[in-house]
Amino acid sequence: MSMLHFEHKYRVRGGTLVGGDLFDFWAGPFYVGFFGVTTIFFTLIGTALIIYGAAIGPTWNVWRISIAPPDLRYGLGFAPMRAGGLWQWITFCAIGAFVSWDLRMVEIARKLGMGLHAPFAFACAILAYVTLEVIRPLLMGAWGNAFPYGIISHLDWVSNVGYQYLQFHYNPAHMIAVTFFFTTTLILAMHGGVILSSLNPPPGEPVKPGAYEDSFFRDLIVYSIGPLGIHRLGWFCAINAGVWSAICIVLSGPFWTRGWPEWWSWWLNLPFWN
Ligand code: 07D
Ligand code: 07D
Repeated sequence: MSMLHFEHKYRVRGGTLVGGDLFDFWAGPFYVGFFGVTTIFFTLIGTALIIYGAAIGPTWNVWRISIAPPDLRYGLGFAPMRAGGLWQWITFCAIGAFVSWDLRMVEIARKLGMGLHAPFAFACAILAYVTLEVIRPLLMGAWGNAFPYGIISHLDWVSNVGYQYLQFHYNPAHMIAVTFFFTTTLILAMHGGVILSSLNPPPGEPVKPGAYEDSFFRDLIVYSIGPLGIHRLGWFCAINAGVWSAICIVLSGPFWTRGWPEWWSWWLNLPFWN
């Protein structure tokens, strides 16, 4: 069945979470829905605020544009527009847009009778973002602990916050997150490689079915996780990468204020070394 036929067949009413039939239609290939409308609403306002922030700022150099959160002295209060208020409204719009996008994914999945694995995965990325911009600043008592909106300035924030804890690599949750990120790319490379090498042969050669992919990995490493299993594993590793990232940063400040190397002194203090 060609893609267009398939779309025609499955473009059915229902599955919406909010709004009933009101926004239950497509604009060209895009499903709209209530959350499509809210995504566009928050994105337009948020982007307009970023452009306004750039206009009143010192530079139009796209790498150097930066919209900073309020100074620490504003605590968790509202700040004047030019002193962090813009950042607060942009953050509000960003969360509105990300959550709307995720709920739109949920509606599309429901329409198609599919599972919610993809929206769940994106929710984990949103969790990492909300942890950085809302949960951690709330726990630390000031919006000023959040990262600024700028291509280079947000890198400066990561570096500065890293060095506040002396050596961020010693953060055990950061270690777990990094390991999951690396594992995700490794298994995607292995999976992509084996699929391309069997399903996309040079002209004139036959396409190899799944048994070849399984045999390849059994010959190589004794075990093949199988066609469903590799997607489970990829999903699991990617989600853990995001969730352990959120854990590693929420620990830093609210729950651990010293250098991360010092955290490991529990190891040196184990009684049996004496
Ligand atoms: C490939 C999907 C497409 C998405 C893209 C990003 C914007 C921002 C904003 C003009 C994989 C589109 C970018 C809409 C435009 C303005 C003001 C996803 C793909 C292409 N970062 N970060 C980047 C964001 C944080 C870090 C690049 C966003 C945390 C490091 C891009 C967020 C920390 C490095 C970017 C966010 C952190 C980057 C490429 C939100 C820890 C780099 C991103 C909303 C997570 C790399 C100059 C990419 C770079 C980079 C966007 C948060 C660290 C500008 C939207 C605070 C160390 N980040 N980032 O491909 O080259 O993602 O920076 O949380 O080295 Mg970042
Ligand atoms: C937050 C992005 C969410 C994005 C969303 C969507 C749009 C739309 C539109 C394209 C989480 C946005 C969408 C805007 C775009 C269009 C059309 C993802 C987010 C919702 N670190 N470190 C991490 C490594 C060091 C430090 C995470 C490695 C140093 C701090 C990850 C190294 C020091 C923080 C990671 C390394 C340091 C981190 C980031 C190596 C600095 C964080 C991934 C090899 C001196 C951050 C939650 C992530 C974190 C984080 C990896 C080094 C500090 C595990 C591999 C030693 C302060 N580091 N790091 O979180 O945990 O993605 O954030 O050296 O805050 Mg680190």
